[in-house]
Parts: sequence; C-alpha cells; structure tokens
Amino acid sequence: MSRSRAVFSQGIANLFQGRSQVDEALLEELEALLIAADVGVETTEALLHDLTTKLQRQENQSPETFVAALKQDLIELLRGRQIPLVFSEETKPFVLLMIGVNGTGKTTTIGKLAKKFQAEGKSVMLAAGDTFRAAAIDQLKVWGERNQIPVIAQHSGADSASVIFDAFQTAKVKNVDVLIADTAGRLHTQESLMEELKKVIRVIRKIDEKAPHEIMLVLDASIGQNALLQAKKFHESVGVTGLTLTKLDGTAKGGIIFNIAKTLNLPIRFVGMGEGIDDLRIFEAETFVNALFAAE
Ligand SMILES: Nc1nc2c(ncn2[C@@H]2O[C@H](COP(=O)(O)OP(=O)(O)OP(=O)(O)O)[C@@H](O)[C@H]2O)c(=O)[nH]1
Ligand SMILES: [Mg+2]
Repeated sequence: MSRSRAVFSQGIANLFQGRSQVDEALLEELEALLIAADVGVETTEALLHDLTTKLQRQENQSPETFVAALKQDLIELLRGRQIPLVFSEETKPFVLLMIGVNGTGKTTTIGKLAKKFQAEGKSVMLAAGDTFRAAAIDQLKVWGERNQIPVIAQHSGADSASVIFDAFQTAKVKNVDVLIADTAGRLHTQESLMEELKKVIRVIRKIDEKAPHEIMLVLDASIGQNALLQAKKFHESVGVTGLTLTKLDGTAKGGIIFNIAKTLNLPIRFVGMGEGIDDLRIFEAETFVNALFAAE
C-alpha cells in the first residue's frame, strides 16, 4: 500500500508537521489532499464537517487529536461496509459470479479466491465464462491445471451463459462447494456486456433461483472516480451483492474506497493488495485504515 500510504500518512504527517494548532488554512490543505486522493468532494466535506463539529466540543485541539479523530472517522465510514462473504452449509454449490470491466483484476482475484477457499477445505470449480477472448479461457485453464482446480470451458466465441450453465450443472453433480464464474470485461459495447451479464444471471436462475449467491463486482481502485461510475452502472444494470477493490497496493488514489463506502450501500468483501496469489485480504475497516496510516 506504499502509494496510498504516501498520500495519507506522509501527506497528512507533512501537513501537520510543525503546526501547533488546527486552523482554517490547515483544514483547507487537508481538504485538498483528501480530494486529490479521490476521497471525493462530498465525502471529504462530510468528513471535515463532522471533525470540526466534534473538535469544537473538545478542549485539546492539537493536531494529534485531530489526526486521531480523522482516523477514527475514516474507520467509522468504512465499518458499515465491512460485511464478509459467508457460505451457508445448505448452499451447495455456492455460485460466485465475478463481473467488472476489463483489466480490473477479475481473473486474478478468482485465482486468489480459489486458493483461499481451497485452503479452507472447500472444493472449488471454475467456469471460463469470459469467452470473448481466447486468451482468457487459456489463462484460467492453465491456472486451474497448475493448482488442481477443475475448469469448465468451451471454445472462444461460445455462449458465456451456456458455459456457466454447464459448469453449474457439473458442479452440482460433483457436489462442489464453490463455483466461481469468470466473465468478460469487454464486449463490442457496454450495452452488450450488460445484456450478456443479465442473460448469464437469468440462465443460472433456471437451475437455482437463489443463484448466483454472490454477484461480485471487481473494481480497480487505482482509477479513482471512474471506479465509482462503473459501480453505479453495474449495480443499476445487474444488481451487485458485493465488491472487491483491487490494486490498492499501487495507487495514490486509494481514497476512492471512502467515496465508494459513502456513496454505495454495498458490502466490501475483499481488497487486492498486489499481483501475487496471496495478495488478497478480507476487508476489515480498522486494519485497512491502520495500514494506511502506518509508518513506512
Ligand atoms: N498491483 C496489483 N495488480 C493487480 C491486482 N489485481 C490484479 N492485478 C493486475 O491487473 C492486471 C489485470 O488483471 P486480470 O485479472 O487479468 O483482470 P481482468 O478483470 O480479468 O481483465 P479482463 O479479463 O481483460 O476483463 C494483471 O496484470 C494483474 O496482475 C492487485 O490487487 N494489485
Ligand atoms: Mg479476465
């Protein structure tokens, strides 16, 4: 998280350095800093309003008190979105549909999740629902072979809904615990992508009307405000049930997580902190903010 950290802890530390009290000028600089980190104008203003109101009621208005209160407010902002993904014993296979625009990290996150679930003792199967790119199918197949995780795939250009339907049936027959379905991030147009996803969901529901049990939107946190726009669009079109935010390791714009938390009433399940297979964390508000403010 070094770059997010640079903006938050370094930026904030520099801002408060050598100041003995919190004044208007300092607040304005803090506001600019949070907006630059993509916390968003409204979210930043709400945060600062809350902080100044709280602190006016306090005797000690030192910068230290202020930063501690800011950190606490950031934790509070995220805490309501800290809702982990849980599998119920009766739901088998648990169907997890991964969606998101191209390059956000869907396939990478599928690998990370598959490994994690497997380590928890669950059986996992993957569906190569991104049939738009031949390379996407191979990417999943190769990964599955290497990790002894079965991958249900057809040829490129095949119907994504039918691949996922087949995989769901196979997963049922084989009594698999978790089926994770990959989908395309890009089709000819955004409308055709949304239509395809709707069709995938419709077809899955022919087998089980409660499935997919999770429609997980994968967002690239490093693209800032665009991630929020994407989330709104996907949620309107297909109904998202959980979020994974990726690339929080390599970004100065990680502040978007606060904006997303404030704007969207959606659980944040996982955060991606790198390209490696183990670089995925269950989202925890306090751990996350503490890491953001941690010294290098
Ligand atoms: N730094 C960093 N890179 C990541 C993370 N997650 C994914 N990536 C990288 O992002 C790039 C795209 O990842 P993919 O998993 O292929 O993305 P995708 O959403 O499946 O993309 P499409 O299949 O094109 O729709 C790869 O180079 C990944 O290594 C993360 O948490 N941190
Ligand atoms: Mg992919």
